[in-house]
Amino acid sequence: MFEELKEKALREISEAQDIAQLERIRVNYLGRKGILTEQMRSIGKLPPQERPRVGQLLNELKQIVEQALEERKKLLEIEEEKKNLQKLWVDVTLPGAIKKIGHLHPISRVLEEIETIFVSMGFKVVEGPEIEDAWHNFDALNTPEWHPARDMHDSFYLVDKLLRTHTSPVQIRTMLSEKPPIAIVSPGRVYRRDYDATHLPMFTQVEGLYVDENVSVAHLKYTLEVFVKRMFGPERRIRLKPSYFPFTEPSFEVDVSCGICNGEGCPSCKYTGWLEILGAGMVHPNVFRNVGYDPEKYTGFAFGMGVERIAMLKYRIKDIRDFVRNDERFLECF
Ligand code: 2NM
Repeated sequence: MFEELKEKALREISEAQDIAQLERIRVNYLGRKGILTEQMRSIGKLPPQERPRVGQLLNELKQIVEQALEERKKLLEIEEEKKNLQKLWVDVTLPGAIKKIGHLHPISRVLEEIETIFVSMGFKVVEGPEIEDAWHNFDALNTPEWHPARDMHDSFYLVDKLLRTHTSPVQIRTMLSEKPPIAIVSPGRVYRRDYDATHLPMFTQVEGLYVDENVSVAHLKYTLEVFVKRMFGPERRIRLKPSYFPFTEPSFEVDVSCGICNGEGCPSCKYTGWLEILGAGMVHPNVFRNVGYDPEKYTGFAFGMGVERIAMLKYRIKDIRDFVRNDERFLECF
């Protein structure tokens, strides 16, 4: 009498594709208003002698349906677990994802090397602002109004300030806030209106300053010699040529002997045997007056170098613009 109902229920259960669908089937048969539940409830309307038999049949059917639901549920749970595992599957035979590890930019490395050498000689590292006023950048440094560096075409001007054209203003600030003896190097970015194979509008400079009583050109020359030999190798020599800077007197251009021909002359040093690496000199008495130092009591040497230029000479780089192109084929060489 309930065969048809039983087969329909069992078929639906066996065809259920997921647990949610199975739950809907359960509610449809065994829920509060389910088919079997309603049947159970209507037993009371039957003639009394039929009630036990129908009740027993319905109970058996209910048990069969419950058991089928339970079994199907277990099966579907296993299948769902399998699907979840597939989502987490890792193919251990795939080649690994290579994470590239970065490193310092060559300019940062050379800058750190320069700082280390001067710190080992007793210099302190001092930094200052990149936006300066004309007094710290020019006037205090004995650089008169007519000097070409002050031209609109040579510096980057802001409303009433400018981007520093060298790190010398850091030396001025240090002399204003401290008393001799002073031995400092000032690394940092500087800005000039220049852009070609040997000039960048923004580059990195290290300047040095040593002020005390009785400081001479001999101290300057020895300090730079130690620096050059540590930076480029003990076989390298330096020479000083007369030059001009408003803030030093006398002023020098410093050359290093060519590392390729050892000073003999070759294409890379244009057959001179020497390469220009930095500028230097004895601090001008006017600079001392501008910071309130007595030029009769104190003397000092100062020097300045472009870190990009030092790096180009050390690693034989031809075009300064390579440092700012962000080409990994270049950067990976360091
Ligand atoms: C250079 C060359 C020569 C220099 C001078 C000073 C200061 F502040 F003491 F006057 N700082 N740096 C200097 C001297 C810089 O760069 C090529």
